[in-house]
Amino acid sequence: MTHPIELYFWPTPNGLKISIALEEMELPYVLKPVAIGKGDQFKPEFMAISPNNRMPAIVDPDGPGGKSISVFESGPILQYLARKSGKFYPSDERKRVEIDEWVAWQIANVGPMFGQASHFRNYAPNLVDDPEKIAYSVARYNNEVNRLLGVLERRLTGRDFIVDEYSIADIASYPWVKIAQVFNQDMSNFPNVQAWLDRIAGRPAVQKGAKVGAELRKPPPAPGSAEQKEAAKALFGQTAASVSAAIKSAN
Ligand SMILES: N[C@@H](CCC(=O)N[C@@H](CS)C(=O)NCC(=O)O)C(=O)O
Repeated sequence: MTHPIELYFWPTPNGLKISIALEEMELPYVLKPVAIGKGDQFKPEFMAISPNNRMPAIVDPDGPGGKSISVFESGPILQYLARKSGKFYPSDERKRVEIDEWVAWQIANVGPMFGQASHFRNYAPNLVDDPEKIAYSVARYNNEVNRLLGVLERRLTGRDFIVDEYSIADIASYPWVKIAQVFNQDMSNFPNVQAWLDRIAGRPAVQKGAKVGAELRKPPPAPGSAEQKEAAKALFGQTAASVSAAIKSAN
């Protein structure tokens, strides 16, 4: 009997990469919500599988040798699931190296830069008294989003997908690139990227995976509300000491 994969998840672009992959690969899974605005990422059972206090993470009860395995970091999770299912990650070494490059490009560039752009656009205005103080940061990360769209635009010239055929490289980038307009990007400057987004959005498994956890998603809490303060405390200004304290109090 196969056991479902446990997906530790919150519906952000990093979480949605994995729900989309699991739907695409037709691997059974159960959702384990990690409410990151409430501090679930510091709970001992989660920290045991994800020591960086970030979701997504998975536990596969039917791992190698029939024993349970946990994986954190979305890149290695995608690579593990693709090897397990034998889908979207060809075994040809040259193709696999290219896919690895573009998965790493996503997790080292698109995720962090789009993530910072989102922070300075959506959250920083509620955290600092003077909006002028964040103008430089907003511009810096919006420029990075723009530069990265340019990288993808060039890569997709003459290609339908990042590495020729649809692969985990596309799944990794899709949920972030899809929201690029939010960061003042004019997608008409990136026609290859827009066509690629439309191509991927047409896939039934992507539509299903992108809706996972929609019931958990709420509009951002009102500035100054108790909920917003709780989320800001859990998510922002993290230091080694504050994370140690959060882990202790979640114990
Ligand atoms: N490099 C990680 C990034 C994951 C990440 O940043 N997750 C965020 C949500 S999108 C998180 O769990 N944040 C919790 C926190 O900041 O404490 C990956 O690709 O899996």
